[in-house]
Amino acid sequence: MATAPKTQPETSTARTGRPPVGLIMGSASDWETMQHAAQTLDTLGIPFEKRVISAHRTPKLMYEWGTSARERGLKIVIAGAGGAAHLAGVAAALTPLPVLGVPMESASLKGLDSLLSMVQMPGGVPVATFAIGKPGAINAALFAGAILALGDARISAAVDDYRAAQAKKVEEVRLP
Ligand code: RP5
Repeated sequence: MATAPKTQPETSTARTGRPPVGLIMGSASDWETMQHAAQTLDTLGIPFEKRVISAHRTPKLMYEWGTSARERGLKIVIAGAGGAAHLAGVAAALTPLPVLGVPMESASLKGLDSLLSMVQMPGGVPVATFAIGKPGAINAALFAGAILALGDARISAAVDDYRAAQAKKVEEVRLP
């Protein structure tokens, strides 16, 4: 178990009692992939709120959620969407919080459509875009953990533990 640096503050989440991560996705069909982000956040002990919001099908809800994200205590948004994947970009337009985008692997174009529509943001409205599908979902959660770890000793220790466990698993592999 990694020891948390003493100079870092106690967990900010514990202080506020509000989840720091907002996990959103464009459709319930995205959950199969985005559950990996949720599981990874759970592993790191990071509370999050999760919900389906569609930039296209529920634009009013998108607006309300995005414009209230910061005042509700969120610090980071993870947005998964596929096809004409505008969820992350619209979220980034509505909140100054860091937005991490996960492109879904779409049936027709294998996620290249999702990736390009998410990553090609105009200058001034950034979305940090991750790999297509499950690896992207896991890495978005780990990246959220890395950001939060900068100001949270407990999460910092959890990120260190995750890395150590991952390395141990590879080191212990014995090929037939
Ligand atoms: C996007 O359209 C969603 O993010 C999803 O990946 C894709 C298909 O949605 P469904 O038709 O399965 O609801 O908005």
